[in-house]
Parts: sequence; C-alpha cells; structure tokens
Amino acid sequence: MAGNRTFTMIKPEAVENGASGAILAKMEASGFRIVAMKKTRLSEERAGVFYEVHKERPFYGELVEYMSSGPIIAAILEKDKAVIDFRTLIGSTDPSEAAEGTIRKEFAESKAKNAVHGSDSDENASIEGEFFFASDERF
Ligand code: 3AN
Repeated sequence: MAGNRTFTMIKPEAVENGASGAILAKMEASGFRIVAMKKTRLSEERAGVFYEVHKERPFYGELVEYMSSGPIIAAILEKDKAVIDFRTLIGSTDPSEAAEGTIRKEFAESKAKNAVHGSDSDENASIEGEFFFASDERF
C-alpha cells in the first residue's frame, strides 16, 4: 500500500555545494519514494507566499531573500508516516542540535542555511506539494 506524502526542498546552499545527489540518495535509502521532483528558482514574491506562515517571525525577510537567492530542488516524497519520519531524517532546524546521521547534521551550515525543508504536517505537505506540482507531474 502506498504510504502518505511529504514535501521537501533542497535549499540553495546545498544545491550550490553539489550536495543534491547525496541528499536525494539518503532520502531514497531511508525508504522515501520520489513522487515528483524539479529544479527551479523561487522569485522573492513566490518565496514570500510559500513562507507566509512565518511572516511575523523576525527571520522572515532573511528567509525569503535566501530561499530566492538561487535554484532549489523541490520534491514530493512518499512513505509510511512520511511527515514525521522525514522530520526525523532531516534533524533539528539548528544543525548544531541535529542528531548524528541526520541530513542537517551532515549538510547544513546554519539555522538559516539548513540544507533542506520538510513539511511539518500532512495538511502543509499537501499545500506545499500543490504549490510546486501539477497532477500530471506526480508519479
Ligand atoms: P523547520 O524548517 O525545521 O520546520 P521552522 O519551521 O521553525 O523550521 O523554520 C522555517 C525555516 O525558517 C527554517 N527551515 C529555516 O530555514 C528558517 N529559520 C528558522 N529559524 C531561523 C532563525 N533563527 N534564523 C534564520 N532562519 C531561521
């Protein structure tokens, strides 16, 4: 049976550093199936919409600027308990607090440049997946 889905982005610094392949390999090796994937670049306006939930937070401007600073890789992933298991795989927002073996421990530079995004709920996974992918781009 197909599991449920989460949404991820490999962030600009990880793409720039050539870490995309290693990060995607870790996701697949951890049991996540790639349902949809693309390399794209967010305009400042689209990054602002994507992160609208964080609008009141002090780092919002920095976050929007950073996430539109270069190409990202967006993907929808599928696995049993995808959202929670993916949050475990990526580790804490702050890489200095991320557990050994997590993607952020290995690849993130800082709280802002933290290599990957992972949805925090089934509802947001669905909204975020819709933001990037049409139904004929999912397999
Ligand atoms: P997560 O990505 O682990 O769900 P959130 O939802 O707290 O973390 O934050 C969303 C994004 O905002 C993070 N991925 C990170 O890039 C950025 N962010 C969070 N906290 C900070 C901070 N103190 N300074 C700069 N950027 C931050």
